[in-house]
Amino acid sequence: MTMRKTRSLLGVLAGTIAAVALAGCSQGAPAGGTSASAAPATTASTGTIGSAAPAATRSAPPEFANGEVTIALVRQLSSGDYFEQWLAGAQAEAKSLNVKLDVSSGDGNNDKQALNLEQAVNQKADAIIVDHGFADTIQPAIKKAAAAGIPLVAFDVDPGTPEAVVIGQDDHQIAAKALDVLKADTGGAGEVIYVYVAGFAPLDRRNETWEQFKKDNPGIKQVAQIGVVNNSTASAVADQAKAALQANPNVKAIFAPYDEFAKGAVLAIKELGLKDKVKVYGADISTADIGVMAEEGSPWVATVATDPSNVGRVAVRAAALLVAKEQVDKALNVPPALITRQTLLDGGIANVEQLVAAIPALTTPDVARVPWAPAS
Ligand code: SR1
Repeated sequence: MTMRKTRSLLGVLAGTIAAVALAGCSQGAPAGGTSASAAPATTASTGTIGSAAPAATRSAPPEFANGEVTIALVRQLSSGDYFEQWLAGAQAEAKSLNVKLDVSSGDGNNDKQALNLEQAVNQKADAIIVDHGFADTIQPAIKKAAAAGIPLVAFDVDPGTPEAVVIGQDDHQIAAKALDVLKADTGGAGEVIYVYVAGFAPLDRRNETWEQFKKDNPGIKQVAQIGVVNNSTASAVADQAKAALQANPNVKAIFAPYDEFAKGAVLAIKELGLKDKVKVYGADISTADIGVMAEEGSPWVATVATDPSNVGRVAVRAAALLVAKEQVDKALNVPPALITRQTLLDGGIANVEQLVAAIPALTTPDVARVPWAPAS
């Protein structure tokens, strides 16, 4: 593994030659070979739409052309649709940029995540992306990385240092847009079950919006709060939701702003035969989620989401820009979109590729654009 080493004169020379060769033969091709993102834009539903991705505006820096850059991705969680899609996007972008992506996960163990981060610092990664994490456990390790001068990107975690570039999905909007639909459907009155686990930065921000929403809408009564995050979140939440629904027979809605929560809520509603009575307002999207939302009579009527693979791509691009000492905004926002069950049905949308084709704003090529790579 080659990390933050002093580049040898030979390496720089080779890089320069490679970069010139790349620039000369293929303006849009990324360093290090072919990539899916160099191909013309396509949609799953319509096939090729003809326009090539915007070309690179200059050649790759030598360390990228030579494949010498390692970015460590230090994750708190890895199971579930959201995290799997996010990783797939990050890996695709790393491949496109000719970067080695070293992935570790705490698998929900915060101490393990902190150790993984310390290891990335000791191994002198060229940049580190911290994906989720609890402030208490992860901030001390983030501070060590900052002190070592390693460029940092933080997603869905408060890094506790101004050095890091912070990526967010606008969690207040995620909650607010879902709650707008809940309010319209319920007329602003009724009993609601809320799914939440404190400590996860995105869920805490969504919770702030929920707390304000309850104050602004006194007709909405939270009758139960449930929630668990583990390796089988959906089934654990389903068990809790069943108990909460049985104890509260007048519930009209479940606010479940994480797709594993929403899937659990749907399972419980279906098992209790309450599909016509109780609706689910969620967050996030995946092809599996689209399948659940589009099912006959599905109670999951709205979700608010980014394309997680796009967010993973943005994180890797931001880290790459930092390695290259390019200008990067300290706060990067990947805005979410409201997706209703009706939109999916009306558009015949069956997977994330079709969704992104229908809502192009879910792709954000200008967020952390890398000037030596084609847009992805
Ligand atoms: C346990 S935190 C889960 C959330 O992280 C990401 O922000 C996703 O949107 C998901 O809802």
